[in-house]
Amino acid sequence: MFSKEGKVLDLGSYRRFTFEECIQEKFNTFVLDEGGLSSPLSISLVIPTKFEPEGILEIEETTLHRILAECSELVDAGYLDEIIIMGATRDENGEPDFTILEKTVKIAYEELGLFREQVDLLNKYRSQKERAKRGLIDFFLKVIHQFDPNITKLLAKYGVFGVTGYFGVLPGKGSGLWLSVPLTRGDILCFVDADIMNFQKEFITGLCHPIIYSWNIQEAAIKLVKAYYTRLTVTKTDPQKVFLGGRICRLLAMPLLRSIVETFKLYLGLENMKYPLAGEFAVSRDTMEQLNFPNTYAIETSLLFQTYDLIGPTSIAQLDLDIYRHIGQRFERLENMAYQIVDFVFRLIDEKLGRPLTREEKEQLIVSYEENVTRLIDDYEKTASQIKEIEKNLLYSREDDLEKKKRLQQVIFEVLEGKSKEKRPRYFSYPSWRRINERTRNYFVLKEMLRRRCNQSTWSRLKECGLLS
Ligand SMILES: Nc1nc2c(ncn2[C@@H]2O[C@H](COP(=O)(O)OP(=O)(O)OP(=O)(O)O)[C@@H](O)[C@H]2O)c(=O)[nH]1
Ligand SMILES: [Mg+2]
Repeated sequence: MFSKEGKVLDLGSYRRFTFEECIQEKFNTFVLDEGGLSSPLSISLVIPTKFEPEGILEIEETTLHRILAECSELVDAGYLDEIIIMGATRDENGEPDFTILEKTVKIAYEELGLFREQVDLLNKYRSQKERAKRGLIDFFLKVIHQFDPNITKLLAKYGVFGVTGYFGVLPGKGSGLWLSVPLTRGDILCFVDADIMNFQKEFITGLCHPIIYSWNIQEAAIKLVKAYYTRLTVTKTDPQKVFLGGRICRLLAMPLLRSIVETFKLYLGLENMKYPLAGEFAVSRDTMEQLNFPNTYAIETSLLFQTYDLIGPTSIAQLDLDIYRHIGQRFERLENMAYQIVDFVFRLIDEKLGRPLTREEKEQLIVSYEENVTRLIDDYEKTASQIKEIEKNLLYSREDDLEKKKRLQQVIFEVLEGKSKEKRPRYFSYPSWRRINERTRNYFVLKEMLRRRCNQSTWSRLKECGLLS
């Protein structure tokens, strides 16, 4: 299971690992804890969630049910050691909306037996409930809001903002993932989006297994496994319609990545990444704690590039999850995502080269992107016709892809020429937790306190939704 050619290892289908084999391997792997004692390896699952201010739709709720029901099997088998749901939904006035997290704990209560038993125990024993109030009961599933003021206060108290240079937790998926690192305890962190309609527990075992398998091998150990798949997108407005999704990845990130490798000979080996923007990945804690986190949708691209710089392409693998059916967003929102990603990529290239791009390089890049994206659209047309055989409702239009490509090419052009600055969010990157620890020297205590707050937040949501008396 190792790459020997300086390339990202393509593991192929997630079905190649049996469930039993993954479970066994996990139980057979040990790590040294903070006190130097050999202990069984643990895995944390993080699910970032953000819904529209109008609230959670039925289709989104059903999806969360399914994800947690599948996870429940992993919990029962002893594979997953904790789950954190990182909320970020705000109401119409821009205030944190905790009602979504209340819904989430209700769903978790229904689907996760272990969590249900924990809650029932608190209702039975007053002393346990009092401990939970203080954050001393470690809930198996924890919910926390990215903008929870108690979290902000803690980060301020422990001097974190003195290192980040910004007071508070910014909006954006990247900030949410950054915050999830000290909240979790797993030696492996696994991330999955909350909108996967056909979620399967084997997605998680498949993503984590290669890291566990190579845990004790010094050379070429895999530290990051990213998913790839064919995205089928269901729209919120008409769930009967299915599109070939992943437009920003298919039509922007992939061709752009190939063009960057070709034009600048940077990040060689990443040109074969089949879904660089996948939000589904597993990573070793040690690696994650060394990475910086931009607060925008550039998060996936950034983590991938940084991991490459830190440990090289042979420590990265990709895994085929086959068909990924998810709830999509409107293209206008995706365009916003495109600005964030392109803006990040060109910042990084300038930084790598140590100078701004020349006119020739910019022109060469635009030409190369055009060639790559056109070639890929040919492939997409073929993929779509194959999928239509199993998914009769699939809608795919080459013209539509070409149209979107034009718009995305315009985004690249505008960013290269320094135009449309107002469409790009203020770029901000959170420093790695390792760096924060080097500066504050209190990471261990901070983690403990954050965990307490996360447990207290879960207790509050349980109380508000009536599951705790
Ligand atoms: N905590 C947190 N989660 C977020 C934020 N933005 C998005 N998410 C969640 O992160 C996951 C990915 O976000 P999406 O907006 O679906 O992005 P995407 O999957 O790249 O885009 P689509 O192809 O349209 O699905 C989902 O589970 C979101 O609910 C945020 O600001 N904070
Ligand atoms: Mg999504």
